[in-house]
Amino acid sequence: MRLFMPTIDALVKIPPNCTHVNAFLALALSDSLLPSFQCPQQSKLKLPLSRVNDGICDCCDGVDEPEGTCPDICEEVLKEEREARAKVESGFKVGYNKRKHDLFNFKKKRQEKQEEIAILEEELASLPTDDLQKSLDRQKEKYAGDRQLLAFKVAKDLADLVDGLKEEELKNLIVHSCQLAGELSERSTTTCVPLRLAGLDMDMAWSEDNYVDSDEMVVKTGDSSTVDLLFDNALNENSMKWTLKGSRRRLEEYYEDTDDYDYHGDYTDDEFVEPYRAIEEDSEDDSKPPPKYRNRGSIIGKEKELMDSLKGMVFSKSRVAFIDQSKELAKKIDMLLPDDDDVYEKIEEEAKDEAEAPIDPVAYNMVKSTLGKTEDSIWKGFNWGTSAMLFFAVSPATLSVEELRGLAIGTLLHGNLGSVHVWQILQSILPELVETSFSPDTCASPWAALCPPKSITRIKGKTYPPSYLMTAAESFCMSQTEMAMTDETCRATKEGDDMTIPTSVQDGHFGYFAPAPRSMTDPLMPFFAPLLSLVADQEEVKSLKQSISDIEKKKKKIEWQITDAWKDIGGKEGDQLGPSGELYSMANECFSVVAGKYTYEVCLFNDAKQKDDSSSTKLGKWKGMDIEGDDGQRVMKWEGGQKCWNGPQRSATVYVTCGPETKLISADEPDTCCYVFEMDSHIACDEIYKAKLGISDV
Ligand code: MAN
Repeated sequence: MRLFMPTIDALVKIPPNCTHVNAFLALALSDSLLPSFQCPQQSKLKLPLSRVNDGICDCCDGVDEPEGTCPDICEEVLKEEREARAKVESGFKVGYNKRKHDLFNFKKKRQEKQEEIAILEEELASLPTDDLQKSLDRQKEKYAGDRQLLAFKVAKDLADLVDGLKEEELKNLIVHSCQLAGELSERSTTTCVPLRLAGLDMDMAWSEDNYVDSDEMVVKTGDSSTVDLLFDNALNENSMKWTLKGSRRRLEEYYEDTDDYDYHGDYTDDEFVEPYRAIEEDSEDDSKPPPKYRNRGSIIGKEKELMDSLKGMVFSKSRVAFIDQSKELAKKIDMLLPDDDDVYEKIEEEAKDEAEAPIDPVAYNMVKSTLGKTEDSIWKGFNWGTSAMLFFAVSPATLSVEELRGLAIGTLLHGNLGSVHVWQILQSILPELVETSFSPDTCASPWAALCPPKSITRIKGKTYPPSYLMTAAESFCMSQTEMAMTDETCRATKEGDDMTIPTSVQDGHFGYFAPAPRSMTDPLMPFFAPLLSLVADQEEVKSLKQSISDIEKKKKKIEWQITDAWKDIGGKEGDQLGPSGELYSMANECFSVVAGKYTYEVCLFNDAKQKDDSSSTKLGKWKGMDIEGDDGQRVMKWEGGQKCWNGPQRSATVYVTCGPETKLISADEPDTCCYVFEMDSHIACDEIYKAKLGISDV
């Protein structure tokens, strides 16, 4: 390894972490300022005064010592110097021409590439994405506009269904419509989807987050995101979206067996939903620790309060009764179906005594499962109803009666509800009708008290509900009175120990009738039909989207090509390949040198490494090349390498000097983990170097 003595200029550039080298620099600087003695025949040999008259012959002609002390060996010494200079000069000439050639090539390449780039840019500008996007946006807006117009028309045509209702009654109609829709729906969400879809049809959307922070839900209207949501839903019915940000579900989940609260804010509405029911049931069970909720207690508190009030409403009466009694029944069945043969024998004996048939576990399990499914759907109804209540409780009071009417009708439409549902809800929310409502404790049909349907006057001169609803209710009443309650159903409605276990479950058990979806012949159908049958032009949208995505891909490809092309020629400014592009010929090349047990490898525009037989240590990432100082010293740098034990991150610095070939000629580590290299390269054979050598002609 050649001894490396950095020049003062080079040392100034060494990173501040390399303290040893800096100490050396201070020494070198102080030396250079001392008075010196110039050997007359050797222009580069300047001696500190301490070396004059010290008995050692330094100058070739011996003039640094008293006359007669030293022989004149200038002939020989200057010959070596001349030869060395001749070598340097010839090396310079080769390097200079090589550099010139490289720069010429680079200039040519830059011109060519710039022409290529201009063509690519033209091609890019000619791609019609904007037009296609605009026409897709037009489609979206048209579809959303059509929906909103039709929703308005439906609400207008059905005005007599809701215009007799007061604000609170409208809200209750929506809450119970959500409840029924929840019982009907296959969706596993906890938010009232039909209400949200009704909102979208009226250009209204609300997100879950807002009220979490502020206790107030912000309803957005006129937001382009409602248009997007509507349009997406039109194209993709199975994965509908209805919330502005698609971030949180409505009800909180809780973690039963972990203390970790690791909510990352990335759930969507329907993920990991724990129905509210679980909260209810667990809180009744003292043996389990109380459930742990995410830290948004106020909402949980509010929801619990709202759900309790929903459960206390007349419409929920038969539902609460069903849940209570079905739980009782399930307990009884569980007692009869233990995993224990002895008990079976006992039961069989008892059955013999009473001359009854032994129990049938399959049938009882079926009963349990049917009851469970019904309970699930009732709970979903409670969740959806609560969701609507929460919406009213925390949304700002800007919902007008007009908007509530629209939302009520839209909820019926999207909830797949029909005239009889509306009639049933009205029985439970209108004070004129409510006293005679459901009575699940008797054996009479719960509808008996309501049939035949009664009408009232809400708006002067107009009977309410409107006639088509009355007709539907009348025919419902007829069918109900024909369908007498079975003995079993009747007996099942009685609470307590004498509750008989049925062998099958029919609708109407414990007074609860599961809602059926709106039929095609429902009187509301003709009103809803135009909105229900409005579809987006799938084919056209599909082909538009396809073209946009094809063009986007093409655009990206061209953009990459342009970026790559600029990179090839040193960026737009042309300054990333060294001054005048001198690194162009060797961009991405690597050079290595062996020093001690290590092989050092530096790669331009890439990493510098220190390798031995078993390992490779990164010395740094390419930082660039600067020309430092007046003598045009080229310095390449790699920084941010592997951290040195108890020291800085490794770094590498290459000092480039003119030479015919590009090669690393030395490596040193003057300070721990600061690596310094010398490189010969034609890139440094420039005009400054030429002037420094004093060469006039090449
Ligand atoms: C390794 C090598 C050396 C360096 C030490 C520092 O042995 O990278 O060059 O000086 O680590 O601990």
